[in-house]
Amino acid sequence: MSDLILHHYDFSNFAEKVRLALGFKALAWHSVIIPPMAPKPDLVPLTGGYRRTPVLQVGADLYCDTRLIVRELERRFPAPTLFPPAQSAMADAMAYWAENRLMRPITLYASGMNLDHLPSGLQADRSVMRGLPPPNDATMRRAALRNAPLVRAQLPDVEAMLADGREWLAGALPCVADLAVYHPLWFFTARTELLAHELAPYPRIAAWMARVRAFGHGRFTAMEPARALEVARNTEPLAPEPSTPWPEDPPLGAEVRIRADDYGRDVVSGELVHAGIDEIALRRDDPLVGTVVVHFPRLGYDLRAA
Ligand SMILES: N[C@@H](CCC(=O)N[C@@H](CS)C(=O)NCC(=O)O)C(=O)O
Repeated sequence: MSDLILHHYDFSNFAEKVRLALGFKALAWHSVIIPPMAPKPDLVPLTGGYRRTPVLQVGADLYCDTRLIVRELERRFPAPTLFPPAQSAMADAMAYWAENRLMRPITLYASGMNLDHLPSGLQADRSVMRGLPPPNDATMRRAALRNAPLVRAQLPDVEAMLADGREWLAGALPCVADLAVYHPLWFFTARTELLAHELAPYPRIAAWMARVRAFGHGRFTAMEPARALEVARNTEPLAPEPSTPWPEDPPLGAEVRIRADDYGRDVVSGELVHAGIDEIALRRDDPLVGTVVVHFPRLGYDLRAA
């Protein structure tokens, strides 16, 4: 079975990026809802320890991180493209800005203003994930106030990107940059009306967000987590794409460890089976799901010999 299975939860903004990519490409997929915080007992047997959201599963292949997930969707379903050649490099730079420099203050501002509606334990979980002490409500409110100006310093940039009347951020065509800038702004106002006034002065942002929202989420059906584990157990991973590691990489076949270089730095261990320009993958055996291959982008991940 090589259906697309997305492991995600509703308020994950990085998951919203992938749901919109699935919608843009008019794809059918299965939706497995995972807990928004650790432990994730039905996800970790698949990924070998990676706990961030979302994860794309296709049979016994697991794709971690939205940078890689959208590229994998593009590889399997090239039309309509999310990577128009003339726009892709610029889109990459915009995505990096949006998902780091713009996203973090938005998270801190929106979460600190929405304390009454956060699932209990969420902030403590996020702090552990970042190696920080759990904050109390007062600390979170102060962080929200410190970050509001950092959000306001950047929203005019998004409006300015659209100032020449263009419909899409990186050029004539919609592309992955639109998804990457959209999802932090979606997060900003998805869970609280309290912050809607911050976006109100920006009509071009509003019109562009409506265009992106119109991609929809494709056609999806719910899947039980146990079924996703069964799919992996009953499927062989794809033969890895041929690759030639850099001289500095561990050789193919070596035991390696891969982990995120920013937060949620849980180690995933296994045998290196692919080391491409911007993708690395390891094979691992798990008592619950058998042999799986777990794929990561290069950028944002640390690869080293075990
Ligand atoms: N670089 C990652 C970031 C993913 C990320 O930070 N996702 C958030 C949810 S929006 C997360 O994992 N939070 C902790 C969790 O879900 O356990 C990606 O592009 O997929």
